[in-house]
Amino acid sequence: MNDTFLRACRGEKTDYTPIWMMRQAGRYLPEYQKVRGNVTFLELCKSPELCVEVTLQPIDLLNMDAAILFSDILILMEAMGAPLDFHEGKGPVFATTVRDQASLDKLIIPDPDEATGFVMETIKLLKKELKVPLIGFAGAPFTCATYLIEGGSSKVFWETKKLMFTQPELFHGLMEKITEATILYLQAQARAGAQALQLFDSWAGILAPCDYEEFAYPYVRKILASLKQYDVPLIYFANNGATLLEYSAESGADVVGLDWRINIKDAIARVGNKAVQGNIDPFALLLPEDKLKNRIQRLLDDAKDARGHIFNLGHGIHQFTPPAQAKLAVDLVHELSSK
Ligand code: 1CP
Repeated sequence: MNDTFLRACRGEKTDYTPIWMMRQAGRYLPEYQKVRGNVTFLELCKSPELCVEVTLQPIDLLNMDAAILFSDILILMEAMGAPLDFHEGKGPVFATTVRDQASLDKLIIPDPDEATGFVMETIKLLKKELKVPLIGFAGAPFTCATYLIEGGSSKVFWETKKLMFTQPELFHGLMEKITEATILYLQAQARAGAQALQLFDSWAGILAPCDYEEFAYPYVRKILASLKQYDVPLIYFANNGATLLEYSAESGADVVGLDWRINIKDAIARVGNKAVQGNIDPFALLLPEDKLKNRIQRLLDDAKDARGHIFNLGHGIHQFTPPAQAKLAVDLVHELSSK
């Protein structure tokens, strides 16, 4: 087994810098499109054999050093009792919203092995196939809450912030419920065989630091603390989180995810004795080869004092990225970092 990724997470010496890309299984790959052409996104998420197939695609095609379970952060919200659909071009849509006590009371804390058995089955099947470590994941409570409150994706987060500021107790109640469900869900993933766990906080960056500290951070800490017993590296990624780095460093995560809006050297100075993951701009994959090479070399140089560095994009790979460019980046990271 190639354990370079796990070693980097733990701050151990590695022969080269491991790389994987957020959203590495997905629409930019024609091989994914082919599988997806026959099923809806939710059907795909609930078919372990197909999830295994698409999880393996970027490992086989692009030579990534870690696999990430194919699923979605909103699968757990659906299992909590929020009816979910994915509309072409529009993204996730919930049939109802959670904005009052009655709708909060309707949410349940599911048994993960029953309600999301297909996820645990996918993990078990993947473990038989994989020669690189498998990352399990969930959405962080604040990010998940935005989808439940808004009823889908949002740009302004009006309803989320309105609830947070005008009904803080209700807001905290929702966060507590998502937190409890997420703890059980990630613990089940660890038991099923996930070798690292990542919490995606895609929308943490819309919060003022003081509001993050009050409304989001305590729940991140609680989840990460509950996972310590499994002895798997924990990764916390707060997107748009350059203003929140000190929190991320103290969150209980072993690895701090970084988007591209901060220089990795500055970030390393601020997070201290933690491994970091990131942080090339996903669109930099479009650079011509010589420029991409310079960009990667610079990032590797800037990250040399990190306790550990896992090369990654600063956010998910864009759906129109040519796969050949992603492959080029993987090869360059391997080549330049093993010198
Ligand atoms: O049409 C399709 O085929 C669906 C596109 C797609 C895919 C491939 C969605 C819809 N989700 C996914 C998979 C997915 N989602 C993974 C799989 C594994 C991998 O990384 O390879 C992961 C980890 C996620 C996580 C996820 N889903 C996040 C957090 C990470 C991030 O990108 O910020 C979020 C916010 C979602 C919600 C979501 N899922 C899909 C959409 C269109 C959205 C909404 C995004 C938004 O609100 O802007």
